[in-house]
Amino acid sequence: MDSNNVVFNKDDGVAIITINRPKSLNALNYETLKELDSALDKAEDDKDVKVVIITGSGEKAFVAGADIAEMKNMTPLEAKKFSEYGQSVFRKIETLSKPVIAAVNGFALGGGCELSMACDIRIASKNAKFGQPEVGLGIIPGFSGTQRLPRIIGTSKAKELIFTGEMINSDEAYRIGLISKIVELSDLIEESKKLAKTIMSKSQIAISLAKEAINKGMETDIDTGNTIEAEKFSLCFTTEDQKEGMNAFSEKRTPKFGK
Ligand code: CO8
Repeated sequence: MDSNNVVFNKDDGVAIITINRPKSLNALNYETLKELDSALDKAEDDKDVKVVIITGSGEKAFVAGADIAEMKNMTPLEAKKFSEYGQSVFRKIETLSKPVIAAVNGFALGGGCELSMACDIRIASKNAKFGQPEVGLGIIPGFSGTQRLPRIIGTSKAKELIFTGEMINSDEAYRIGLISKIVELSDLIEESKKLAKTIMSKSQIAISLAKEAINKGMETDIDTGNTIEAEKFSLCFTTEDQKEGMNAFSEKRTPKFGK
């Protein structure tokens, strides 16, 4: 699928989804969200895809937000529908059975910061800038930024960022735990693929169950979270990967998962 605003590439088990509207700094209009939605379905359905990387085209922006020109004259009902649609697409990323890495290559503002936060792991280039500038436009984050930012970095810093609308650089994003790695822009995709390869060398079923346990656990109390973990842990013991992983350990060899 090579659509206009979202490009889907596959490379050795890794799907690379690129938001491709460089003239608008990859701003998310409705059409782009729809194409992203389809690209995610494609990544989920393709058995060869083990890990997904989401990035932006060009050297300036990951995604500079939802498309302000498109939002400008929306009615409250249209705004609600747009917000709910964006939330559902980003939720699809979060609940994808495969790990998703955000390779943040520049501005990640508003909907762009929200897109990165729906991904499992965020790696950013040195020039990346993060922020939720919505209050400067007379609106609030609408693609789950008010929900995910405090869950990731805590309420005090999240409120500071959302109330001031200020941008932070990648060093600050790393310091507050919004991203897990900073790399040179020229190395961003290679470093993301390297991480993807390391993840792919492990049991994909186990990773998928771990993702579900972490995500569901973050949405509930610890006792319920522990119940979820024990269920997923037990499920691992119904898989070939568990047998292979433990046999390989006993036999002092590298496991071959996904047989
Ligand atoms: N939407 C539409 N177009 C954009 C956007 C955007 N978010 N960001 C940049 N562009 C366009 C500019 O209009 C410009 O187009 P043109 O060349 O035709 O004038 C082009 O991209 C290049 O941008 P700049 O000339 O502004 O580039 P600079 O290097 O001077 O500045 C910035 C870069 C700082 C990133 C600047 O472009 C900027 O501030 N952009 C807007 C950032 C922003 O406010 N983002 C948040 C948007 S709101 C949002 O995301 C809410 C999400 C939830 C929505 C819920 C639905 C109701």
